[in-house]
Amino acid sequence: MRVLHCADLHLERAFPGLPAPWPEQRRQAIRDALRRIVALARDEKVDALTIAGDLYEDERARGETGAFLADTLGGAPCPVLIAPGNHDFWHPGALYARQAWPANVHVFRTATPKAVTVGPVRIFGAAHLQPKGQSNLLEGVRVPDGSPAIALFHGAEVGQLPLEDAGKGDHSPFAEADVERAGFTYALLGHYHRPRVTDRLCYPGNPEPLTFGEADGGGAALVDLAARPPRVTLHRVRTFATADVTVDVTGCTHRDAVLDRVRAQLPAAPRTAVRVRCTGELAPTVAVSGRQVAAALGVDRCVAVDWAVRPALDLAVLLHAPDVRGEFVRALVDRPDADSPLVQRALAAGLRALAGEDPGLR
Ligand SMILES: [Mn+2]
Repeated sequence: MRVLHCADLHLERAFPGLPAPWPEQRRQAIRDALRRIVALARDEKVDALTIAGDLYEDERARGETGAFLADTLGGAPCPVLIAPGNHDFWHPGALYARQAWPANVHVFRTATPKAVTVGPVRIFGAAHLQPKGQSNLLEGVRVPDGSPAIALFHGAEVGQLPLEDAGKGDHSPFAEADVERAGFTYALLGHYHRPRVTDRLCYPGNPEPLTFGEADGGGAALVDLAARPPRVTLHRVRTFATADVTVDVTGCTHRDAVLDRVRAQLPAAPRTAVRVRCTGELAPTVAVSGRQVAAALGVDRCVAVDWAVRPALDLAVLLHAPDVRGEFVRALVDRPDADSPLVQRALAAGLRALAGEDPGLR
């Protein structure tokens, strides 16, 4: 008795901060991940494909998203059980309610767990009915006696909360002990994008990367429910990787030099989404912005640029500036101790403060 379990695909995610055409490329990559999951279900001849929520993002899902899902999931040679999460919560206007589903696809639509029998087990699925504040879906639950019972839902196991982003706890918070108390032998879960497997539960993580800096171990979990405890093998299905690089652009004298320096530090693999943090100082004569760097590199690479570059201070120019900065510079350089480290530091900090920047005094 084996199921293939996944969650948190987040179809139609916006991917803000990436230049065109990358948000659309990334959305296509999520669709590819789902196709690979269905192919894996077919190859492994599993008894069911289970999906524990955040399959799509409600505010961006369209009729075409539903058509893709029906077509792709309808191609699975097994039952497909879907338990809606906070991003794809069940409501009468939801894509889940509007779409006509193939006979093998079952979407749970109540917060009270309901059973579907798959071979020798019962899989109890429950749905979020709201985008935020869903209460513990295991609260007060005690499954009736019968064949082994498996829980399928989207929720925040409280033991893992300290490792997660703030706000994760607002979505069906529950304790690992609730799983056994409710009468379940195992829980197939979604919500945490960081994979986690214990003797009692499985979070497979997001199959395709969604943000920078995330753990990249998510995938689809092949779960052998006949083993005690269930045996879990995580299969990676992603086609994009993510990376972070920091590039100091100090000394670049023109825009192309900045681009060349950044390009030289990008990972070789083209399907890597790279967050580039540009640091250092550039002369005010080098006219380039983070947006321009992202647009220029974005033609062939998936990059987001975090521009933390400061303008280098050109005292020779500022000395004649007809504004408060010029007055400030002239007042300091006329001092007898103008060359002292203290005055030099005051000069740099004051000019940054006058430019509305963090003066860097620590
Ligand atoms: Mn999610």
